[in-house]
Parts: sequence; structure tokens; C-alpha cells
Amino acid sequence: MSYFKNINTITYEGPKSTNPYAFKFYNPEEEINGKTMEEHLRFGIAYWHTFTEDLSDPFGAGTAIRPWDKYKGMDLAKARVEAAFEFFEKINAPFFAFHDVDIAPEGDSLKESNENLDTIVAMIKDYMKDSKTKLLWNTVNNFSHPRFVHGAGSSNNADVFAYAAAKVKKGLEVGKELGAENYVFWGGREGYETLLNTDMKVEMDNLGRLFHMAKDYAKEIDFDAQFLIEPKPKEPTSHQYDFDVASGYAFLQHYGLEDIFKFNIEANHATLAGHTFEHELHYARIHGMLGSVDANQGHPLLGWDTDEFPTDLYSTVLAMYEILKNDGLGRGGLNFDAKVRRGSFTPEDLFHAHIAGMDSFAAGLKVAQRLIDDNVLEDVIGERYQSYQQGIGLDIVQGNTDLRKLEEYALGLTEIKNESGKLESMKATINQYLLTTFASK
Ligand code: XUL
Ligand code: CO
Repeated sequence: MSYFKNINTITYEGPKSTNPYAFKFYNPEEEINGKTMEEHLRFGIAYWHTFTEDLSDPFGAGTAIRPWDKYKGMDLAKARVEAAFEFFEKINAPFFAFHDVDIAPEGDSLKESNENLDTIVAMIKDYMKDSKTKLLWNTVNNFSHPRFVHGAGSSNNADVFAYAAAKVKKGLEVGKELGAENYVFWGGREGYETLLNTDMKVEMDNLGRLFHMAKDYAKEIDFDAQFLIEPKPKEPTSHQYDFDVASGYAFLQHYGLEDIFKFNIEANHATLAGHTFEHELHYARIHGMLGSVDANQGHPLLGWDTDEFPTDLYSTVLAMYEILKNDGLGRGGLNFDAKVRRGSFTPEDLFHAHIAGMDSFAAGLKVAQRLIDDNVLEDVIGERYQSYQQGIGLDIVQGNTDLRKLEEYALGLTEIKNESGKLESMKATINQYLLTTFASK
């Protein structure tokens, strides 16, 4: 059974192609600095947005036309697997990612849910044998069901904590079974609404305990995936414990988990936190904590998590810059945690959206590599921090000074001279690189 009959495998046709079913910039085999584009970008397809999502929003019903929706229950879950692997092959995806409830419906009991999962995981495993598409990461949805109304690992209710822990246990087993590269924790409801009824200390301590138990169990079953925390500042809760990379890192350090975890950084979560995407990538990178990326973008005029497909080239350039400076994403990848707009409801739109996202990151990769090759940012940054290469600056960074010595030095200063930060000039240069990288093609 084919769900995308009229669509052939998407291939690279180059920037001049007018074929909407072709890549214009993403050429998987093209080598850039010793690695193919496919190896650099490690694209992943998010099961929930592409095969499970109905495109409903708080003001209206779902609009998505999905040929597999004629089925119900476990038949629907099985049809989605068939559709997913057809899509992976046609879009040429190296990876995919899912939550437990995306792939199999919850049953009336935990036992029944686990049985449903076992059936679908066995089916996925079978499909993976004949597919190049690997599991980038899996996770469990410990936020949608009403039982998680007060949180999961951070719930005030110990029964809910136990239930959440049982789901994590199963998630780790599923990840092991399917050879997941990473295992993700997004604390959807791990936060609070009001301090009037919240014991923050108990909640955070319990979350730390859950992560330790997960680490211990992964070790016990020999599941060697990289653990990732995906920060998000708000939505659904008003205060999330994993607000951004900086607060997530403090949390991990406090609970002695910093060697076990890295971060899965989502662009739209970064902007919700009042940061740029590249800020979060950079913060993680300089602390050795950049693990993987949820590639999407927010709407500049809307204050919530719109999960749009990434098409902003300026942002993909700066994101790829960070990823290249990190020497790649290791076991991570660029997972399209992105959904087509409610008005883009046809199955064909799923292809157009992924092509747009893949081309945008491929273009970003090429421009970022040129910026690095030409030392564009490094030269300016190196120059700006010159004062720490000699004299008093060198004493400061080498730890050879103290407040008394610095006061003595400052008292002797007759003039302090600052230089321009050259921001506009740098932006113009980035525009020039963006426009000239593809100009002659
Ligand atoms: C929610 C979000 C999640 C995580 C996985 O905003 O990004 O889909 O990526 O739970
Ligand atoms: Co995400």
C-alpha cells in the first residue's frame, strides 16, 4: 500500500531547478570540508508532527488530510508505520524521532499500553531492517494525559511519579530495541503554575531522582544512547524547571548529572526564552554540552511555540556556524520538530515543508563553512579581545593579579580607549556571503 503514490524519491537538482519535488541546495553526497552534507546535517523526521498531528489549534478542528486516517486504533498505528517508512525513503531521511504515544495508542492500563508499544516497535524494527533510516532519538510523552495535570517527575502525587518512571523505563527499553542514538527528556509539565501551592525543592529533587534512575537503568540494560534535556521556558507551564540551557546546565550540575546529559536545543524554545537560537547553541557548545537540535522556527509576531519549518536563512547560517564550530553534532542531528501550517493540509505539503527545511539548512551549512574558511567572525572577535593577549589583560587571564594590583593599574590610567564593535559592518558581510555563495550557480 502506498500513501504517497504520486511522489517519487526526492533528489538534488540544484538551485536552478523549478521542480517543487527536488532539493535545490541539499545535495546529500556533496562534500564540505571532508564530510558529506548528509553526515553534517543528519536530518530527522519528527513522527508526531508528520504522521500523528491533525493540525488542530485551540480555535479549530484538525484539517490534515492523511490517507492513513481511514484506520482506527492499532490499525491506524500500523498504517502510520507504513506511511512513515515510505516517507523516509522518498525524502531520503537518515533519521526519525518519536514519543511513545506517537507510534502506539495508550491502552486502558499501563500493561496494555506497553503491549501496544511492543507490537508497533516490533513492526518498526522490521521496517528498519530494509531502511537506511535510523532512530535519532525516542522519548516518552509524560505530559498530554490528564494524569500528568500536576507534572510527571515533578508531580506532587507519588503515584504519578511512579507511573512516569514506569513510562521512562519502557522508553529506555524501546530505545535500546531500536538502536536509538539519543534519548530525550522534554519536561512538558515539569514546572509549576504558582508558588502558592508548590514545593519547588521537592519537585526539583524528584526530577533529579528520576534522571538518576533513568541513568542507572540505561546502564543496567546496556543502552548507551546519549541522554539529552530539551529546554523550554514555558508552555504548557508558566515556569519550566528547564527554562533554557543555562538553567538546565545549573540543574544538571546541582544534581551531578552533567556528565550524563547534553542538550537538545530547539530554535523556537530558544526564542520563547528570549534568546536567539544561536545563543542557546553557543552556550551549550562552549560548555561541551551541545547534543542535538530540534530544527524549527517561531513566528516573529506570535509569542508561542508555533513550530514552523525552518526557512530563515540568516538563522540557519548562524546555527550551522555553531554546529561547525562544535565539530558537528556527534550522535545528534537536526530533527524537524516542525509542523506544516493548518492551511497546508495536503500530504504533498509534508514533502514541500521538509524540502524547504532541508534546503534551508544545507544553504546555511555552505555559507557558514565559507564564513569559517575566511575567518570572518574569528578575525573580528580575535581583534576585539586583543587586550587580553599582553600586559594587564594577560595578567588577568593568567590569574596573576588581584583587586589591589588592578586598582594600582587603574589609578595610573590617563585615558581609556574603546574601539567600535563593528556590528553593522559584520551584518553587511554576512549578507554578502549569503548572497554570493549561490550567485554564480
Ligand atoms: C514541545 C517539544 C517536544 C519535544 C519532545 O515543545 O518540542 O515535542 O521535542 O518531547
Ligand atoms: Co522539540
